[in-house]
Order: sequence, then structure tokens, then C-alpha cells
Amino acid sequence: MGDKPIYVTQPYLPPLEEFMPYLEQIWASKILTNSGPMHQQLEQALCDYLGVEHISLFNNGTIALLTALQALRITGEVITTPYSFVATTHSLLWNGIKPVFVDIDSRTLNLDPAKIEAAITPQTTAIMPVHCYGHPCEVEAIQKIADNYNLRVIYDAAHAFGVQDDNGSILRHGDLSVLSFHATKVFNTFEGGAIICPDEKTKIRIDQLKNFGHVGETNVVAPGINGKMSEFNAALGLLQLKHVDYAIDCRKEIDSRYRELLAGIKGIHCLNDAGEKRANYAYFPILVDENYSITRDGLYQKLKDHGIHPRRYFYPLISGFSMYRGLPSAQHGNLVAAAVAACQVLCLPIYPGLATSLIEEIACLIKA
Ligand code: T4K
Repeated sequence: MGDKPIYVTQPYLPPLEEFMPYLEQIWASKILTNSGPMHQQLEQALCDYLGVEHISLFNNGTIALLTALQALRITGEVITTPYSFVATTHSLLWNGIKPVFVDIDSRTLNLDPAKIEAAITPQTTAIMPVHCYGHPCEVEAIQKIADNYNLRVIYDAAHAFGVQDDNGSILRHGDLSVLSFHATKVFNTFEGGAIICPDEKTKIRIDQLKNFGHVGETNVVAPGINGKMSEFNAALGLLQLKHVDYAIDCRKEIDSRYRELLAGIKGIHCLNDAGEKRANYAYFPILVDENYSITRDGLYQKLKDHGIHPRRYFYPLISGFSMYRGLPSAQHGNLVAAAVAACQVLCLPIYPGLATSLIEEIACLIKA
């Protein structure tokens, strides 16, 4: 398969010379951070592109999650999924909040709304679902439960850049949505993230919290953090935004090709989309069940032996890590669908520039 390893993803990078004018502007202005001109332009450009009202940029998605919880003053218990990246629940622990795990729906691998109500206690203040792999959660069912029990909803939308349902951006659901612009994401600023919020008042609070709680030169109104995105990262974002439709189109083609090539292989299942009007093809997860000739881990190793590095996102479950496994909701019997998915999933390489010949070779290896 060649000398160079094939990773699960590779960041999309526009031609370097296109970045130079942005750098020249930063060098000329000497404004490097603290909500400078690039930062302000990117916030507006992202609102326009995503079709949302208010966005606050961050230095990464994890600090954005931490701040989202602070912004809404979430305490007590928060219902969430064990089938995610650890940042989702670490943000709860860092805020002194108890995560309560609820199982996923095995068709979508997202939080199963039918199981949420049973996990609500007098301490529950919010639900933190994840649009896993960019596939939308059952947002209406989740909102209904939240309304009935007076709970807030913060979506971990780290994977969901640009995803739309029938009425527009998936990011407008819930009280807040949090994006990641990490290098491995569909839209990247090297490191970065954002909170999408519905009103100006909440944006002002979030903007204060990400800047130490400062208001003006001499006043501090909250114990804030340094969550600011630098001008360099914001400039990268402005450039990436010009190319993101192309990047998503490339991913779409790869997704279709995999589906054609893998169709009919016994024991291999591609995850269906969740009915989104516009998907972003952030990941290409397959599920390897007991009808396949070798185990999921056997296939993982086989591909690695051929220089292909798929990832088992998300194995192990978050609930299996030492800081979570003592929670009553972390018990295996409570999370059966998540446990099955974690043992079956394999995310195959998908990124702009992945050659068709490589996709065919990967499919061939899986078929053989
Ligand atoms: N919520 C959810 C649901 C998330 O998935 C994430 C992050 C967050 C919250 C937190 O957002 P951030 O704070 O990260 O903005 C990666 C990413 O580091 C992480 O951002 C991401 N989720 C998670 C799912 O995946 P690793 O440990 O798998 O990354 P790593 O370094 O192994 O990268 C994967 C492959 O990508 C490498 O094998 C090679 C390639 N790669 C990676 C980097 C960093 C490159 O080609 N270039 C690069 O610069 O966590």
C-alpha cells in the first residue's frame, strides 16, 4: 500500500500562498488576539455560512464545552452518552457536575431519547447529547423531554459542522451547540471551537467568560477562563471557509464509493445517515459483526499491517474509564447498545485527497 501510512483523517489545507495575504494583514496590524479583526470577520462569516444568529469563537472545543456549562450555570447531574470522545464528559467533571450515562440507539449511535426520562432525578439540570459522526440526534424528542422537565440542552456538536435538517442548521437546536475546529475535523483552524447561541445576551455572557470575565479595563464580572481564538487561527478559518464546500463534496464522493464497494460483504454494515438534508461526511464508521470472517480488532490489525490506520472511535466507552466506571449509570447492563457499538465500530479513512485507488484497496482488504 506504499510507504506512507494512511490515517483515519488528514487535515484539509488550502494552498499555502492563499494564506500569505492573511498573515501580511496580521503582521501589519500587530493585533494577534483578543477579538481582533480576523476574529470578528470569522464570527460573521460563520454565522452567514452556517445560518445561525450568534457564534462565539474559542481556542478549542473542550474549553468551549466547559464554558457552555458555565454560561448556563449548569450544576448537579447532566444526562449524556457514553459513546463519544472523553472531552464530552470531562467538561462535566471539570465543572463539578455528575455525568449520568444513558444508552444510545443502535441505529444512529446517538443518545436514545426513549431512555432519557428514566434517568432524570431531582438533581438533573441538563441533557448533553452528541451528534455523533455528524449525524443529527432526535432533536425534537429531546427538546420535548427537556421542556417537560425544565432541563437545558447543550449539544456537543463537535462533529456536526455544516449539517442541516429540513429547516436549516442542526446547530440551532437546544440552548447551546458546541463545535470543534480541531485539525481532524471537517472544518479546521488547526485548533479551535465555537459556541452557537440563540440570543445576544447569552453571547455577551459567553464572550465575557472566555475573556477571564472581564468587562472593560477594570471590571471582572465572573470567574472566566482564557478561551479566546487567536488571529492566526481565525485567519485560517476565513481561508478554510472558502474551501469547505469542496472539502465536504470530496468526503461525499468517498462515502459513496465505500458504500458501493462494501455493499453485500457479510458482517460489514455501513451506518445510515440520520435523515439530515445536508450531511458533512465527517467520519466513515463501519460496524463489524459476528458474521464477518474475523473480529473487529482482527480487521483493525489487518488493515494496520497494510499501512492503513483506521480508528475505533469510540472504543472504549467513556463509562469504562477509571474516573467514570464507579458511577451507577456506567454499569454495563445500562449501556448495552453502546457496548455493542464500541466493540463493532471501525472508522475508515476519509478526507479530501484520499485517492480512489486507496479506497478500492481498503475495500478489497475488507472483502478478502
Ligand atoms: N466532543 C467530541 C464529540 C469530540 O470528538 C471532540 C474531539 C471534542 C468534543 C473536543 O474538541 P477539541 O477540544 O479537540 O476541539 C482526535 C482529536 O484530537 C479530537 O479533536 C477529536 N474529538 C477526536 C475524536 O479525535 P485523537 O487522539 O484520535 O487524534 P490523533 O492525534 O490520533 O489524530 C487522528 C489521526 O489524524 C492521526 O492518526 C493522524 C491524523 N492527524 C492528526 C492531527 C492532529 C493529522 O494528519 N494531522 C494532525 O495535525 O483525537
